[in-house]
Amino acid sequence: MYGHGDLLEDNTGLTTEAGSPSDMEHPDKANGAELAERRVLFMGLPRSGKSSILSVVFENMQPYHIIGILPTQERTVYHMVTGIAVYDFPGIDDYAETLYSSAVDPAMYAGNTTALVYVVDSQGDIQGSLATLFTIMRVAQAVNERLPIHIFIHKVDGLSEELKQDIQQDIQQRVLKNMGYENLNSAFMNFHRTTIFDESVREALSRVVQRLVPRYSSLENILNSFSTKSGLDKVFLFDIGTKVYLSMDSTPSEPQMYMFSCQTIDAMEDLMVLCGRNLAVGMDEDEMLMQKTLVGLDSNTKIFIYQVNSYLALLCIGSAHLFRQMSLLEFNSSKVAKAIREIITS
Ligand SMILES: Nc1nc2c(ncn2[C@@H]2O[C@H](COP(=O)(O)OP(=O)(O)OP(=O)(O)O)[C@@H](O)[C@H]2O)c(=O)[nH]1
Ligand SMILES: [Mg+2]
Repeated sequence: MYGHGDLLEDNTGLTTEAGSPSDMEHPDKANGAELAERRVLFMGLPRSGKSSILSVVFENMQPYHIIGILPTQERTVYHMVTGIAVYDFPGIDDYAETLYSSAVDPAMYAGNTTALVYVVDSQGDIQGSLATLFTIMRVAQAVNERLPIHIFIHKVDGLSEELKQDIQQDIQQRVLKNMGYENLNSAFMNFHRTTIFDESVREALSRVVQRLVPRYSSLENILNSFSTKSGLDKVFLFDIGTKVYLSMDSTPSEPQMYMFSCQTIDAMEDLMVLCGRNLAVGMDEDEMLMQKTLVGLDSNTKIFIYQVNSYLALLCIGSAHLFRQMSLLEFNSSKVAKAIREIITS
């Protein structure tokens, strides 16, 4: 067990990066030093699936209702907790031929607190998609060489495991080889396989936004300390509304953990609605009013959810025997939740 002081020690001496939501609608300020806005850019060929991914995550749209989605005509922004803006761009076939209008010019947006998500339709024109990607990378890296670039190898539903792996390997090799030829920096490249038909889009987006969360390293330190000292297998800090995690402890996570966590949050929300209470919105930030739930995953493992504020929750996975001492875990969770609230509002 640990005390309040132990945790808060981790948080001292860390600076908060600047950033103001009011800057969000002025991408043309992106090259200016004054703009430290956190943003995720979704780019890719038309019909690659950008808007579908964002509708599933931010609007809770059911994947089967997405079929008739219209092409995006102009840049659309979704706002996440902790001031991160996610931009959905209209798909453009050939960026090289487009005289970059301010609406789509990657250079305009590629600031220090930006991540680029490039969506590749794994069942579409991969070659054409990668050609466009290289153009975008050249332009964006000329502005920010350390820009994190996340390739979503999308629409992998309906493909065999073997084919998915082959496609990913092929794309990865082509991208890295070409970056080598062009002398582009490949140190910040990430590849994710996604489909709107499971939790992979949320998990991939979680990995994208983690590094953009203000003071992410202190959040991770807190969760590491909490997990170790409480003997937990895994701890996530979830944005309840989107089920995107903003941080997690650094122990390796098993593939199923995230999926079970999402299902548990869904089940918890359903239960809250049944009980006439709402988990996600309108909660008083007084700790006493925070919701707590313990759910058995199987006979050996349990998931404990502890609400941090009206939009964030700690999700702890551990062996069933740990949860016999609930008062201890609740006490530790309350201290961690308080530390997180202080970090996020400071
Ligand atoms: N099979 C499959 N189809 C998908 C998936 N995601 C999106 N789609 C389909 O892909 C089509 C295009 O999706 P959009 O989300 O409009 O693509 P976009 O990249 O936003 O397109 P633009 O706005 O024109 O640039 C739609 O018919 C979706 O139903 C997926 O994971 N799997
Ligand atoms: Mg779109």
